[in-house]
Amino acid sequence: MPNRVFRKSNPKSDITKLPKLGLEKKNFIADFKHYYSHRLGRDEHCRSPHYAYEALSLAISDRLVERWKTTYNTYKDQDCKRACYLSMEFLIGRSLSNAMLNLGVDDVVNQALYDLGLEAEELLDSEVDAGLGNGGLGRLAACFIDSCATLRLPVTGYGLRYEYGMFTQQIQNGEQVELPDHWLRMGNIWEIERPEYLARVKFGGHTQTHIDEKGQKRVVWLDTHDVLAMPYDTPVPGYKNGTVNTLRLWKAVATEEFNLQEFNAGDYAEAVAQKNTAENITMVLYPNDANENGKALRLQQQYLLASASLQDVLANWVGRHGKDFSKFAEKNCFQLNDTHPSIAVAELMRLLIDIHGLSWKEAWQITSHTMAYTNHTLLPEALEKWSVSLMQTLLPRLMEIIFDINAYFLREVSAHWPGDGERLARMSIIEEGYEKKVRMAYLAIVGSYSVNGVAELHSKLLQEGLFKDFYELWPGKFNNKTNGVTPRRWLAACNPDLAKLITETIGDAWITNLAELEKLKPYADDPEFRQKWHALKQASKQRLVEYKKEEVNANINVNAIFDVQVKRIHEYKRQILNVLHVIYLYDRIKRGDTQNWVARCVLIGGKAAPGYVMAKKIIKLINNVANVINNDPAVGDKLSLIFLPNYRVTAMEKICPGTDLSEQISTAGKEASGTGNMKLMMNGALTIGTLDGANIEIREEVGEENFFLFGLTETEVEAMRPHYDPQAYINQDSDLQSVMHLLECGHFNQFEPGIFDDIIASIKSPYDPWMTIADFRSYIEAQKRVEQAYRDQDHWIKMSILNTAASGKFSTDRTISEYNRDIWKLTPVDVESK
Ligand code: B1H
Repeated sequence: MPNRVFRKSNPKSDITKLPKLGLEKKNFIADFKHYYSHRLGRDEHCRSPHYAYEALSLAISDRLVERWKTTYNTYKDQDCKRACYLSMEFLIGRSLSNAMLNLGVDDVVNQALYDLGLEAEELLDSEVDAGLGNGGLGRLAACFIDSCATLRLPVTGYGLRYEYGMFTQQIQNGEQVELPDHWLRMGNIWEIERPEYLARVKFGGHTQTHIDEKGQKRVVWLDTHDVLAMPYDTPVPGYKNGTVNTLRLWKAVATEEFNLQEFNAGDYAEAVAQKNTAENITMVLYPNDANENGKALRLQQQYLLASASLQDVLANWVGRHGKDFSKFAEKNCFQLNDTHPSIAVAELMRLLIDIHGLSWKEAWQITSHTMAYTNHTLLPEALEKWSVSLMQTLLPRLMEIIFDINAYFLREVSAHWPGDGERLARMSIIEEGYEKKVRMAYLAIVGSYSVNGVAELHSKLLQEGLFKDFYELWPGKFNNKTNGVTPRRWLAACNPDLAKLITETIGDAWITNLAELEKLKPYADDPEFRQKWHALKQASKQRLVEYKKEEVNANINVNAIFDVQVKRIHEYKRQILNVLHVIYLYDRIKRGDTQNWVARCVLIGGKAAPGYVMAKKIIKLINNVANVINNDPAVGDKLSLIFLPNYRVTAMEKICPGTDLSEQISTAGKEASGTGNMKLMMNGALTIGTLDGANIEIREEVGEENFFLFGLTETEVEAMRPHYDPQAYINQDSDLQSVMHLLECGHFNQFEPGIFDDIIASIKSPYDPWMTIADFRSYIEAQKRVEQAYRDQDHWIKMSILNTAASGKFSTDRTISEYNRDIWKLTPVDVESK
């Protein structure tokens, strides 16, 4: 291919010097009409708001694309150091309103829509979520790239373009039913296909060793089944700064020469059908949050991401510097979002040695100075281990390299601890046993110059527990980076009325410097401000009720405490504990113990991994309890329990403004960080929680008097574990006895005998890893303190204001600044002033 399509000598071919697109109302109206009518071929008879959404998005996208090119060229000209964020998940949600906000055209566009006679909300609501992630880990990646662009950092996101994202959850007869999420069905205007950057990824085959002309040992990987990776780029705009970074997602496509043999044998149709095998690789997101997947197809996904992304970066490098890699590590780094892309460690070695001819030592020097690894969980069931035999079949060359890395690494361990065979076995990247396995976390640690956890406690537990040996060997590698969320999406965009009140009060600097929210503190004592804050919260609660009206037929009182637990359904997150409290309240109502009652509306939402039987039963339990309570006339509007179906990014945007109480009730030591806790705090919710993950830091920031703490600490949990006796708690606690009785007598499953037996047995077991019963009493008492606080509305509002005011730490702008200061060391690049 020629380097350039246009002849340089022809000045007319300079398409980079186009006049800038206007940002005024008239420009948007004109472009909207053009796209709606000419490109999309719609007129006033069109009944779907989707095309109005598309027309507006195309107009916005044009403006992003022109800034995108400037950003790209500025980075290129400055030859600056770059970082790549490698992640199997980017949970983006919707793009239009975020793009409008970050471009700084939200007001103008809303006026344009009004003039055009369009309903902005209806139009925005027709955008489907890009649900390319499971939960916190994927959403964190999306918040990170927003902050990188806002901080003017040259960071590219690399991920996979799944044809089917996170499944749609329906509830039928109280049970979760999964429907495929074909999010691309109506097209995706935000992406641009880039066939010119196609990459080729090898699978299978075998290796052959030979000695090259210089007498060096060389390995070739032969007879492979290749797959092509097609990049699709999505613009990532910074907040009003002219920077537009790139999210590059790979789609697997078949090579042109697929199955030539069958093809030539006349089996044309069969051969074409075989295309599917290749294209299946990026067909679907694995819907397991914090759980191992273990399937060959998942390993293929991981390798496709790692290989295509690294080839992309290396091709760019070679294009500029030729085969001189001496400065590669100075100019590039790769942040691994958990172990999922950690095969990249071995793949970078392969590309540098086999393809670019570097020695093992040179390649290792580069690799181990460019890779950085973030751990997101301590749960053993989520720690990835790939069987050696699967790797040998699917990625034979990579398996050889991993063995080499391990041999090199174990020599270092032996030198450090001579004769300590046990430690050698403990630390080996290869786990011995009936089936040999590759410990991906160890590969990531050995191959990286930085290893971080995602909250203070989590990082401490990694160093003291899971990665103790490695911490002893390389203490300087380990660090903490407490998570955050982007305040653009999670306050400015999702809660525009509150954002406006904040801006009127303290100015708008908080949008890019969230610590500014601290200036709200004195206003907590201002009755007029409190009254405004309260009015907005009530309006948000009303909107939340409207949003859920079709799905929810409960008697909701907007003066009730809106008590919210939204997150993946998992035993460690203890939705069951929440339900036990609801049953306790119900029992009190039935017993007539309702003096000074504070009405409560408990909202629970979240998806269960399709194969996680217990999580699915928890959903059924929530729905059955809800059904009994919400239909009992004795309960009335004192208490309601609602399961919010199909929890996703867009749902959270509507939920967090209307939340009073945020439930963060995991067993201490099990939730690495949590990020929903931050979104809810930012929007003025008070937290009831254990000393777990980022809850600890939330409490530190807001002060213990503005946080409802309960439960055992991590140390107490572990100390109690060997002699945990749930029955002893039950024997001592008559409230708990009543709750257990209602569960055990089938009160919530009258026509479905026995369906909750497993749940009951699990919480009554002395081996219950989540020790739910141990925290019951402490939780009930904390909930009583919640009620007491809520009775004094004025005081509650004060605490609500103080929560928002203290949420400054939990901006991903702060998190990313720390990643950059300690790990990436990139220089911010000014694009706008170019
Ligand atoms: C988190 C995961 C995760 N930790 C495996 N681990 C997955 C593991 O598809 N898989 O195989 C998917 C996801 N996700 C979460 O990360 C933690 O549980 C949260 O506490 C944390 O806030 C979040 C972001 O760091």
